[in-house]
Amino acid sequence: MSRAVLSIGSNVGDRLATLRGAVESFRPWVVAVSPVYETPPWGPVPQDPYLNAVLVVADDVAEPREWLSRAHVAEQAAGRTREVRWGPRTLDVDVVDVDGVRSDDPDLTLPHPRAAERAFVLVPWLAVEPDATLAGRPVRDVVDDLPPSEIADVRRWDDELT
Ligand code: PH2
Ligand code: MG
Ligand code: MG
Repeated sequence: MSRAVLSIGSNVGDRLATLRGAVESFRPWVVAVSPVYETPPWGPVPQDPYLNAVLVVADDVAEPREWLSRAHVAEQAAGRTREVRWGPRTLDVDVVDVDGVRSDDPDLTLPHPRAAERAFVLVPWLAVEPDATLAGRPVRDVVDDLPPSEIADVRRWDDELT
């Protein structure tokens, strides 16, 4: 059994519909779906706010890379094109963690190398998995190390994905 934590995000088009489509793409494997949050754009590119959420998924797949290829399938289904790094996107699906595995494979570094800096990943993740760990550390401790304003800026959205 392989269990993965996925971060999903959208800031182009009908963001909520896109995230719901992403949940449908993973439907056979979904274990938990976090609430939706509106989050300020992270990174160097000025752009519109995102809607973000986290999915926990599980399957008998042998390889973490299978989750990455399923992420790409979901992104393609949402009409995603490859664009500017950290720029706006219809749908982004990032593999955050797979069974606590550590890997420096450049195509799928695990856990996600920037997850610890991203309140838009950690806050939704904690909402569905309060005892989660990231690289062996409790996620709640990782969140406590972020600037409080970044946590406050991750705002719970009323609509749900399921
Ligand atoms: N994704 C990015 C770049 N910046 N900012 C937020 N808040 N949420 C995202 O999902 C996000 C981002 C590109 O993957
Ligand atoms: Mg991303
Ligand atoms: Mg991505």
